Amino acid sequence: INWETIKEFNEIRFEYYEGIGKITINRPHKRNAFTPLTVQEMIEAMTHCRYDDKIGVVVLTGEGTEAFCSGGDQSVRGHGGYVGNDGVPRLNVLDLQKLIRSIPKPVIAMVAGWAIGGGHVLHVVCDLTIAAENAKFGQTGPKVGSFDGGFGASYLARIVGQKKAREIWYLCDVYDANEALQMGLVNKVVPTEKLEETTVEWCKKILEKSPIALRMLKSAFNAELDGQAGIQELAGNATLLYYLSDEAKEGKNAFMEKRKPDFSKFPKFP
Ligand code: 2NE
Repeated sequence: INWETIKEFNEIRFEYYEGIGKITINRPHKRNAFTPLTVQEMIEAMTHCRYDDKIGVVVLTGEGTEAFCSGGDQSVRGHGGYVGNDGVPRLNVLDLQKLIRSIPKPVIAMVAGWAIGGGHVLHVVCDLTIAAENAKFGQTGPKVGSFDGGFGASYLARIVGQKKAREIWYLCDVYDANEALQMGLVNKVVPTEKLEETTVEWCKKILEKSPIALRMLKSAFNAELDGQAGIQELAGNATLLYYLSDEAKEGKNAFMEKRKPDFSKFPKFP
């Protein structure tokens, strides 16, 4: 597959191929652990994907086959968070999680090797996960003095159930790709050498579908779980559709033309 670079970054690669934006964490020497800079770059790339009309689906992955992501880089974890070049401790991966959930395009985690700790949460918040046979999943927080009580706990529990989610966090065990498939944590398991090919096939199937239908569905899935913020997303999409209608345009046009709006011709559906 002929990926073309969208923009050069320091700790990620950001590429494009036929409607797909691919974000690759590029720190294989650390099993693709993220620093504040990695996350900042992923946020920039994900935001680009949101605004780029050519991109209909996003793939999130890690460089190589050893790891998708091993979570926060423990060597830069300081007092109160992960410390970047500016010396400020942060947990900016939480902003990235929210962005993955709210970008109105499907995001697919393409997982080979370890998806562990905060790296596991990243695949959890993606819309879909395609796993290589060598993929390994788990949380390590209680072992390394951390936890993710946000999507990492509650959304994980929505996916695998309360008992299993508690087991995952309390025991910090590792689960292989087939165990992950059985508990509904991943969508498909494929031979490692077929991972990218299969992911691109899934992307192509998605790209054939109606973008507004996909957008509405993503926000509808979120709305059930995300409270007011979820309803806001779904309602924003309803507003988008309404703005496209002649009825909404009549309201705006009447204001601009300084006349009374005439909504009488629009049906009052039962
Ligand atoms: C990922 C895992 C299981 C891989 O094991 P293995 O045996 O395949 O590789 P190895 O030798 O452990 O790792 C290779 C190199 O990568 C570094 C290692 O220290 C090692 O470096 P060298 O010895 O070669 O110099 N490395 C791997 N993961 C790292 C990390 N997260 N930070 C810094 N360096 C890392 C094994 O390496 C592992 O268990 N890694 C740690 C996983 C972990 O606990 N992650 C943090 C969880 S907390 C978190 O991510 C988080 C959160 O809970 C809440 C909010 C935000 C983040």
